[in-house]
Amino acid sequence: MTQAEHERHFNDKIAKEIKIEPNDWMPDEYRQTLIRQISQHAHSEVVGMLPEGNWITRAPNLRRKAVLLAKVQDEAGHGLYLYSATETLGADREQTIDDLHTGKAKYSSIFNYPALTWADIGAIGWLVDGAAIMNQVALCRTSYGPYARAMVKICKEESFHQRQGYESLMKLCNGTPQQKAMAQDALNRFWWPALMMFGPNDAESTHSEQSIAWKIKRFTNDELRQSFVDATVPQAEILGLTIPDENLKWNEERGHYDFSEINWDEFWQVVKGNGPCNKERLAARIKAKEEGLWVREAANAFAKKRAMKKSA
Ligand code: FAQ
Repeated sequence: MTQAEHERHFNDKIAKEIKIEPNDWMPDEYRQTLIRQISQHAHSEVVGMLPEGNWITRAPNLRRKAVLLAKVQDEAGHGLYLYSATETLGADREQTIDDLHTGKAKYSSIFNYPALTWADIGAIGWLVDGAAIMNQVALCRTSYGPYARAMVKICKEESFHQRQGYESLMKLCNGTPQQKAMAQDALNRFWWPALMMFGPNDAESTHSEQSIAWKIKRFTNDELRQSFVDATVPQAEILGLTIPDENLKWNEERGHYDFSEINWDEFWQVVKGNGPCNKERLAARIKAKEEGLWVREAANAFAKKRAMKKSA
């Protein structure tokens, strides 16, 4: 097939909602966009284990500890599916991880904020997993087959994560005044960073137009952010918590909540590496890689020995 025929065939599949699979022809920019987005998504899952992992030893009881352990393990699993999805596009996993460690690849801004209290763990489940699901349910219909299929399983788990966070906050909100205040404080600190997870405004989003044309993204950053606000405000009301935005108001005409402008300066500072925990997060990942070297070496040596035995 000529290049033009390949392109026609590819565009035809996208138009007909036929998934693009690893061995199919695809434009190089489509491949690179997917490697960028999926690897950054994988890094986010893995770095996202750090703020919550920090609370496993301090969970208030055995049930909460077991749930948190399971959740953090799920995030590791999500990272693994997603790194595998980048490999189906020809990316080298080691290189992908090195790109994170050298600061070349991004990960979600949200994980550069600290989890200061137990209520933050509830807020991460409710808001961070809630925002992640809003984005990822749409990605279940993304045009690249392995990414779409990974998202189906990931969304099922994220939905459990969201509910456990909400349930944990519900308990605090129905507890003592101090516990309720702790929940309100967590909402105050996590609300705006959660809205930032959806990325820059559509006018500032460099990749959205092309990614929507290729059906990698099915909704724009602003559309998903709006859906998240609309879904989350009634949940805050049930908890009896106040969203920290004095301009938050139902707009009858639009059929959506209006809300204040995000502090974009803060967003870009965090994305550029200057958030409260950026340095700490990267240092933790680099340390984990260095300290795990002997495990990888031992596994490789064992695999080699087994292969030699088999061939003998
Ligand atoms: N943080 O042109 P756009 C989770 C960058 S998973 C940092 O709009 P795009 C689970 C963007 O990369 C959370 N950087 O980009 C969990 C680009 O820079 P580049 C992660 C951001 O790709 C829960 C530049 O800005 N989810 O939470 C951010 O079309 C609890 C211009 O932006 C995903 O990754 C940001 N927030 O749209 C785990 C979902 N936003 O690459 C543990 C998949 C934008 O050119 C505990 N990703 N940037 O250097 C996506 O859907 C998209 O990539 C967006 C951004 C929507 C994030």
